[in-house]
Amino acid sequence: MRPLLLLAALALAPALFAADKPNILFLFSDDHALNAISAYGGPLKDLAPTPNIDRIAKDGVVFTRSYCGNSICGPSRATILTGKHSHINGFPDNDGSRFDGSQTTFPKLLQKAGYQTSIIGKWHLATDPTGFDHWDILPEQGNYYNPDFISPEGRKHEEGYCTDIITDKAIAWLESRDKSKPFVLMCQNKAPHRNWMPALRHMELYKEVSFPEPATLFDNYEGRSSTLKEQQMMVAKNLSWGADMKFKGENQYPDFFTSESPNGEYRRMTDEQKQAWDEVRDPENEAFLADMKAGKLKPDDVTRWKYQRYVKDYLRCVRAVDENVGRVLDYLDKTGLAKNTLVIYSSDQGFYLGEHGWFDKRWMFEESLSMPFIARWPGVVKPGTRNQTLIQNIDYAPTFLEAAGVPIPAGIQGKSLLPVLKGETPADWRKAIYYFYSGERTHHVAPHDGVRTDRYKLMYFPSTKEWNLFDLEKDPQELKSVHDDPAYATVLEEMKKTYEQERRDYHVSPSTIPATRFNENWWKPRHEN
Ligand code: SGN
Ligand code: CA
Repeated sequence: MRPLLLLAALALAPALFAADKPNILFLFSDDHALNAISAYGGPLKDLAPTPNIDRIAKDGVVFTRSYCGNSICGPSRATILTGKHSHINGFPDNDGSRFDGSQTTFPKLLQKAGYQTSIIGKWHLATDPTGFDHWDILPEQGNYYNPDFISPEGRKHEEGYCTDIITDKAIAWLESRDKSKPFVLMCQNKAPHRNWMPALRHMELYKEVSFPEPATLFDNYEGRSSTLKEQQMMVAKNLSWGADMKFKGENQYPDFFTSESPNGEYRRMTDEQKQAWDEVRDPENEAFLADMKAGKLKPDDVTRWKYQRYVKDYLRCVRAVDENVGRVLDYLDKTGLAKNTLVIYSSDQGFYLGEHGWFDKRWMFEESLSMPFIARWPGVVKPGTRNQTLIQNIDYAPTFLEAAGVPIPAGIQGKSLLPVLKGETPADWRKAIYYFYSGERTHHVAPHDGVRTDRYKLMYFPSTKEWNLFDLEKDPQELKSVHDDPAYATVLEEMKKTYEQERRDYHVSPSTIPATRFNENWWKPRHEN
């Protein structure tokens, strides 16, 4: 080759390199229920649609059997980064775990392979991010209003609404990055996490709507593990007066509302923000209090009112997420990045929107075991498809590595979804996923683990030595365990075998799932016990 031509080829190399390797845009939220994404087709899809997340679905694939390995924030995030279940990656709970940033993660491997790596928004893994060229994260859980951010430069206070700011920062980073390299950007919202604080522009959204109540809003917890009755995540009993339900001052109805925390987000607002908030909220609160004073509401009516307030604020937070997803997608279209970018929409776990009478997550029941996973990748993923393959958050890291042409390290427990994304699920794909939850003080959900196949779910509760078995085809709402039904004896036996096999495959040891549910200190952070 003539020297000049060689020089020209070398100068072009980074651009060619960038074109070869896909960019990866990981759009992630916190506690986003599948029932609050219209592409999943749940009962709220027409009343509270998510048109921008649905754009990804329309041009891509919706995974309908997508699960986490441990339905809680830090563990799910640590699993995504490492491709390993949380009992292996060292972050099994939000009660004192700290992420060991020296371990191998997919951003580190992509960085080595020439990617620019960036994380913006909620991180929640206690230690500083490693493997990122750029990071700008919320401290801990972060705030909705006028949030602080932490970056290598220190802590900075930003004025505005968190979901908008995270997207502003994401787009600014996409603009300023080294454009000769492919990128991975993890854009991670706080929303729609508790305490479900809507943006001011969405305060009146759904004002006139009455959302349908889930059939199990008044679940009696019979026919399943006795530990179900011990949890503290009920719409009826465990929503707080100030932070959750957004009343001001003293709790006037302690029989119906807990008083745990005042609304710290309101305190963070500027005077103008407070005024705009009050103009809408105060009259709504007064109307409820007047009805209470007049004795118009029976206890179940109060639960119904709380459900409406909860789900409306939650869906308003989702609306801001959806709008901001639209902004990023527009940016990809405008800059031409869309055609070579794998876009994922996901959330750290699912969430209860009143099903089983609950808010929050943690249980291995469908609503919180599920993770939204919607993927778009022009030329690879067939647009407008749905896929029932059993996938899990351990699969994300190997998928990103294979997409970038990087070898998958041996210790990774997940499988690359590349063939699945191409619509070619291998015949020897997994037949079951493994799940465990190790118990925490918050919400008093007992430790349990289990396996889920296409049709059945087996759960084990070590503190009470109970098995629960669900036939998801006949009982999709998981209202009655059939573990002691003789008609299911063979299924139970098979499922127990699968459970033992999965525990061996994933190196689960007896200490992974504590049996300490009824220990008087069970609810304390483990390091204090
Ligand atoms: C906080 C919330 C809980 C929530 C956990 C974990 N309480 O403790 O309701 O389950 O976070 O959420 S709050 O009163 O502080 O809002 S997670 O997303 O980090 O797993
Ligand atoms: Ca979460």
